[in-house]
Amino acid sequence: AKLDLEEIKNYMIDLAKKGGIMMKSVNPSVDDSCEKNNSADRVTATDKAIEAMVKSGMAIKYPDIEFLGEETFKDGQKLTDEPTLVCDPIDGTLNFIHGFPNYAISLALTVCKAPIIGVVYNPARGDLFTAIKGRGAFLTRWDGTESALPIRPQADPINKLASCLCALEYGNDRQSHKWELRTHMVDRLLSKNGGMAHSLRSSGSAALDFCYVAAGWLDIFWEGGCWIWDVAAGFVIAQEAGGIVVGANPGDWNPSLEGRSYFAVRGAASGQREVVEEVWELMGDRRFTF
Ligand code: LIP
Repeated sequence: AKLDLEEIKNYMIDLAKKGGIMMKSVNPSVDDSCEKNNSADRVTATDKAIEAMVKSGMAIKYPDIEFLGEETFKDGQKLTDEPTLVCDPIDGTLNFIHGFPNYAISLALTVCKAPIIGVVYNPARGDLFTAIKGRGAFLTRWDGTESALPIRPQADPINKLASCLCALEYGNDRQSHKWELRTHMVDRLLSKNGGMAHSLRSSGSAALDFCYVAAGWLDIFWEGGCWIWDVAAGFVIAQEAGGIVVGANPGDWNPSLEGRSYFAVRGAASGQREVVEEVWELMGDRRFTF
């Protein structure tokens, strides 16, 4: 049967708002969280409860839509071509347990492994980012005002990396080549003999980084190591706001959602591809491998 994307998006927004209420009803501390793969990779009971709520909510209304979620993911589980709801109940769990108000529930609908609906909701600030493929991206704020993204006046050109506000996340892998590549890029993006970018942000939620690129608040977000649930919703939101999403590794103009390396550039009248090439150049021979 044909999917009613508008209706599904509205239902996903309802679920995201319920998730937001669940986040706001608790005030977790670090001690309320448990370690996953290492001490900087954590989960709370709220992550699990929100995912269970979304999963059962989808099963009731859309039993034919498959489900892939961070907290119920099984090793080896793959995205299929079937319509799938991809759920990160709290993207930015570390921010959530430290009280830093930059975390979000991130929900995407994928079809043929591509995101076609994205809903990202940060309850702490009341920002709701949404998009349907081909129908634009929107930001609704805490006071109910809704605007089409990009919300910067026009899509002004992106000139050089030297005038960009950039983001990358540190992630929780602090030892492999991924860490070395990340710290290399911190130096290369910022230093005088590198890109001399305006500055670099690492605010702890890949889903929101994509949305901030969509809104034009960030110029670029370069990242390797994320999982599908961190990025699927933000991916389509950034694209629908006129941004481009490529892979973090040089030459990867058509990244797959499962590729675990992403690089988003905000909507711009010109210069997007030039900035991509400039950042890729800074990587030298280094590459993300997974
Ligand atoms: C987190 C990301 C963050 C990334 C972390 C982690 P979580 O998601 O969004 O940006 O650096 O490695 O994956 O675990 O809070 O859902």
